[in-house]
Amino acid sequence: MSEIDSMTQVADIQARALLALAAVDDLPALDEWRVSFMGRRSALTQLMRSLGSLPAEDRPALGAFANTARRTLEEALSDRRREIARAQPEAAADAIDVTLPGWPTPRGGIHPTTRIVREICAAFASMGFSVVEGPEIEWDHYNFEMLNIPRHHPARDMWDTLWIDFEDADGERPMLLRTHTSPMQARIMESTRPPVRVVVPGKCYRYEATDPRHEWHFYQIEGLAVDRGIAMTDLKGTLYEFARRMFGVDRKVRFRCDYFPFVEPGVDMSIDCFLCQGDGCRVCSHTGWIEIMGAGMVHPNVLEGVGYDPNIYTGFAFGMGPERISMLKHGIEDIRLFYSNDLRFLRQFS
Ligand code: FA5
Repeated sequence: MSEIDSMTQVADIQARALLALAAVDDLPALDEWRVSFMGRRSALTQLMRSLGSLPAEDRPALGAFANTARRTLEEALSDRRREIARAQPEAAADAIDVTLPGWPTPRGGIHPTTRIVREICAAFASMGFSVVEGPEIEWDHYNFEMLNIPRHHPARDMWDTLWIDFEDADGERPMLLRTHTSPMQARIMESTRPPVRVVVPGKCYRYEATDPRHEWHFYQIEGLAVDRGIAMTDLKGTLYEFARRMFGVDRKVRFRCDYFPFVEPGVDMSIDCFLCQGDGCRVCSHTGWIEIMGAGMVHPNVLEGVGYDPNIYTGFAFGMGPERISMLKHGIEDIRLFYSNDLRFLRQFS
């Protein structure tokens, strides 16, 4: 039989079944209808079984067509069952054995990354920050140039980049998978006037070998606050308060100089190890401190680039890895567990 013949046959079975269903008006007759049009010996089931003997190129189209017909009949059957139950409630009650145990409804859980991202954003939201998101495919312009990292600058080596295979008229590749959420600093400032106070959660990508602390795709949460008179003390106070909310009120924090081209001065922030209380253990590599983010005062070149006058406005920015924070909070030893879909790991967070 050809594909067209088979399709005609399916359409014919469906039409006949729907016509017969319209005449069914009680539950026993409905069951008979089900057996004759959808049961094991029904024409539709037989036809679906015979699909295997068709030429391979005809199978997908006819299979999809027959499946759609079957779904149509299943829906029509349950609609009709509801109509009959409404018209004859006593008959329907007899047909349901209320003593049978119910089916458990499988419940999903919130992914640990989503959970920690929400927790971090909520901590900043309660300090007056709004939450915004941005594109994962980004222009070189925002990922690097606007952040004071010109083409061929060695600082680009700090971010191993996955480039999009697309060249512009000059033979340059202008698009990439964002290596950090910092490009949103420039995007936000370009489109708003100060005061700015935002956090930006989102996925980032790096051309990196994976290991227990590195994934090639991971999340970051960026923060940016710009206004008149913002100083390093605001940065320290805000991030200290964040650390207390996430890791407990007794936390101590430490800021040390670090280099990021888009901030000046740049710092890294650590908290005292909450496992050993700073005495030194495996989690803090026996230093007593755990680094949790990079931060700094927004570089005047970045402010100028987006049209803000650095003589009037100042600001601070920070960027952290939420998976790493979740690892610290929950004692997770390998970041790759977050994205390997092992339900034994994920269920622990449900
Ligand atoms: C940055 O990406 C800067 N944009 C952060 C920043 C923002 C500094 C604003 C100053 C001002 P860094 O490369 O250190 O910095 O990454 C920040 C955080 O992202 C790290 O502390 C880490 O938690 C996380 N991270 C970086 N690379 C990976 C990776 N391969 N896997 C998992 N997490 C990572």
